[in-house]
Amino acid sequence: MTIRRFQQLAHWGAYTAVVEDGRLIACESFARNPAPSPMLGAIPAMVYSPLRIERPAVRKSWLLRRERSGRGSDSFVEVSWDQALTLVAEELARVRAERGSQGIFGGSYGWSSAGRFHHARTQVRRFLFSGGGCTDSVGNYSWGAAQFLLPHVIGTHEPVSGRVTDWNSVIANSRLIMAFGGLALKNGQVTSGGAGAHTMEAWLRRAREAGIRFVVISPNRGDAPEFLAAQWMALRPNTDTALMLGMAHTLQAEGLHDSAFLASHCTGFDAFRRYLTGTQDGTPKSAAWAAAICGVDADLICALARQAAATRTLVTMAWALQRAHHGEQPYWMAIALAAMLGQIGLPGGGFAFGHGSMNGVGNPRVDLPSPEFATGPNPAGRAIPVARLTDMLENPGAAFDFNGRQDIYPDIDLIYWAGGNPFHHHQDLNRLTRIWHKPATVVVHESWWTPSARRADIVLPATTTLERNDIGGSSRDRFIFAMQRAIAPVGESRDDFDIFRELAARAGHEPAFTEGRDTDAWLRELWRRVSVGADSGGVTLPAYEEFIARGWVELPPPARDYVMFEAFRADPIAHPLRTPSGRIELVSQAIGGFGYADCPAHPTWLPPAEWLGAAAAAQFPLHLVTIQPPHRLHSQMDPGPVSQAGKVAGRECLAINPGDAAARGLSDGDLARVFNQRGACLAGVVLDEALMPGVVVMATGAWFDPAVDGLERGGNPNVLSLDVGTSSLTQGPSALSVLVEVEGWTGKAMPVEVYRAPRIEPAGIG
Ligand SMILES: Nc1nc2c(c(=O)[nH]1)N[C@H]1C(S)=C(S)[C@@H](COP(=O)(O)OP(=O)(O)OC[C@H]3O[C@@H](n4cnc5c(=O)[nH]c(N)nc54)[C@H](O)[C@@H]3O)O[C@H]1N2
Ligand SMILES: Nc1nc2c(c(=O)[nH]1)N[C@H]1C(S)=C(S)[C@@H](COP(=O)(O)OP(=O)(O)OC[C@H]3O[C@@H](n4cnc5c(=O)[nH]c(N)nc54)[C@H](O)[C@@H]3O)O[C@H]1N2
Ligand SMILES: [Mo]
Repeated sequence: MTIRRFQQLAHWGAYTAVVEDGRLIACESFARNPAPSPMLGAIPAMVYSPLRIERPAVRKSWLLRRERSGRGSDSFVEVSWDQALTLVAEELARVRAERGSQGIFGGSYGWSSAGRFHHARTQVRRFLFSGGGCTDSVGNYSWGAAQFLLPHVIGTHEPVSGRVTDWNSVIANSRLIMAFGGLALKNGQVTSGGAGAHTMEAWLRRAREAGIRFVVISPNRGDAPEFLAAQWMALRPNTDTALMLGMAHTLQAEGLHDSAFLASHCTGFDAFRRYLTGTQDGTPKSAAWAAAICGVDADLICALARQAAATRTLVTMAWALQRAHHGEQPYWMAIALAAMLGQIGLPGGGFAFGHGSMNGVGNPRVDLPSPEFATGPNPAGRAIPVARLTDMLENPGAAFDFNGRQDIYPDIDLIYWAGGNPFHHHQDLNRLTRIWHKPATVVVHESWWTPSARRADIVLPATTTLERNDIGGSSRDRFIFAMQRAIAPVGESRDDFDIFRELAARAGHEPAFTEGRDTDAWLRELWRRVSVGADSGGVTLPAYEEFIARGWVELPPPARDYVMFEAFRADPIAHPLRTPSGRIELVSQAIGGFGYADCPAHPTWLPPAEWLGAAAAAQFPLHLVTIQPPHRLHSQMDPGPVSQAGKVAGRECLAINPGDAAARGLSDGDLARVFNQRGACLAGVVLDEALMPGVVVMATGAWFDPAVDGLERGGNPNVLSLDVGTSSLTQGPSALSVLVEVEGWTGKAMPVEVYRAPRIEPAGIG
């Protein structure tokens, strides 16, 4: 018996792969991690799961007759790698010839692996770009609305994509942290690109020990860890903009706003004030007005405004708030509120986003690039906002608005997906299902028979990170990892890069795709680039061989605290923002000039299409909040032991307030049907008194498992969610604006079937 140990990395943490006689037996957390995620425990079972895709497979009726229908219900036929690659190459060539490159959708959204070279989404886009291009996607589901709003308002989207004022500055200076959407520790298990150290809880504890007062504004008290002793303000989902307007109204009515800062660093306060006071539309946005919308007492709103003005206050907001219809507004309004408080650019003051959304937000880190593999340019020059996937498939040739431009949806005939699971992540999955038969061909690279792999025509088995060498790391974490191949590829699976290299060779664009490098040469090259970047920041990294042998490096701490907009605050003339005015735009002429009714020129209370104040609430009286799952990363490893241990009645949980449950005759552990006009799913009831009445919570990511009649059996809430853009400006996903009703399930038990592999026939057919 030989035991060997290898450095490895997942988005949920770095670990040592323990391998006995060539077989992974355990994942031990990285020794320097103070708070490892239990999710590591899912990996060994999943790597050898019967759900692994072992060989290339083609959907039977597509193979025999090129039939488009049957995606999701047909059986598969295993084929040789040569036959599979021939089919893919022929289809790519056919679509390029018939429709041009834009007929291929390669937007392929998803998290893929923490390893940055074998990052599948990067690989597939690079492959398609080097072969003539494709229709790509821009933005993301995480903070898509913020990404395209913030540059208009503050000249950059760095507060969501990069750094915010760091924890050292906050702990030393903030006295009050107002956390919209809370600071749920479950989210701190994850960082894009992985984490050597899970630091979220430690920072929060230190902040509490430093005497910082926390106010958590959320429909769920559970979003505030107990040790924070936070004041909980329960508000109706999607009404934060109204609450903040009420605070802003109080500030200006009582003269507590910082007129000097608004005059020197902002533009548009006078016009915004006309909206606030009601001079513009006859409705003062007073605390009483806000209270009627958001459900928080007017007195509490006024008191919070006064407390915020009286001390050093940080306004931080979860990313979830902008993943809702009109999700631009709470973000813009948070900036307006912080501007009125006048503390932007001061240590521990101003606004920030995401402290409760992901591990590493606010981590002090030297400003050096993390490893990254580039896609290169897309010669097709076409892209859609990522969450407009179904719209695009449904409406070829139709115009859509996006960030001041109009564009036309292309006509897609081939979908190529690697590194994501759209049949988990997209909204209104029944709508996506209805149009999914439209393209002639769907190609998916996956390691497991996910719902999306099952809905493909050609499925190519991809290795997992354990089966290949890579380099991983996150710009929010101070470690960089060498990921060491620990086991042989499972089945006949291949690295995405090798699959694409072979396809590129067959189509004659291998040199452009590989630039003459194999995997090893690329890893050396990525390390060289990281080292050059580090060098220019005064950090010397070890030689490649030393890095690989050691398994990781730790970056030194930054020399000083990072305070967002410090230089701009100190001298707005010498260090203007990259906005048209060089200042914080409380009114944006650019946005106003676009003339969008759903995103006017200044922060505005715009009721979402679905919320507790909507007419539809008479029929569907519960607001469904779909959170990030506590026991997994999105849909990854859902069939594994850690995620499964969190299921109730064999499916995803529905958390509901005891009063709302009693009114429906529901008890803990019951099987319930959650439904609205778009769909229905089964879920296991969990009574939760930390939830405000009228609000129910489900985690995303249960593998999509519709029965023939459409009832989703596993508890995937995206059969319920609303698939519209947040606004014409950003077209982000509106996943968090959803009304539903819940009832006890009296039908038959309906086992979840998606945790068994689809029917697979051996090679030889066709
Ligand atoms: N209702 C609702 N929906 C949401 C959200 C919400 O809040 N509410 N949140 C949204 C957000 S923020 C996000 S980021 C998305 C997440 O959506 P996704 O990123 O699509 O979710 P994942 O489950 O992480 O999917 C990644 C897939 O890549 C596969 N994969 C991993 N490594 C490799 C590899 O090396 N090669 C290949 N070929 N495949 C690999 C995994 O097996 C997995 O199936 O969901 C969004 N959807
Ligand atoms: N364990 C785990 N952690 C993760 C992930 C995962 O899959 N698993 N995914 C990661 C990814 S890709 C992302 S983008 C981030 C996302 O980070 P977020 O989007 O911030 O995470 P969520 O859990 O969706 O939402 C955070 C909280 O916002 C609250 N909330 C929802 N709607 C409203 C509202 O209208 N107003 C207020 N005030 N509060 C509201 C909810 O109660 C919820 O608990 O999470 C990351 N962290
Ligand atoms: Mo995300």
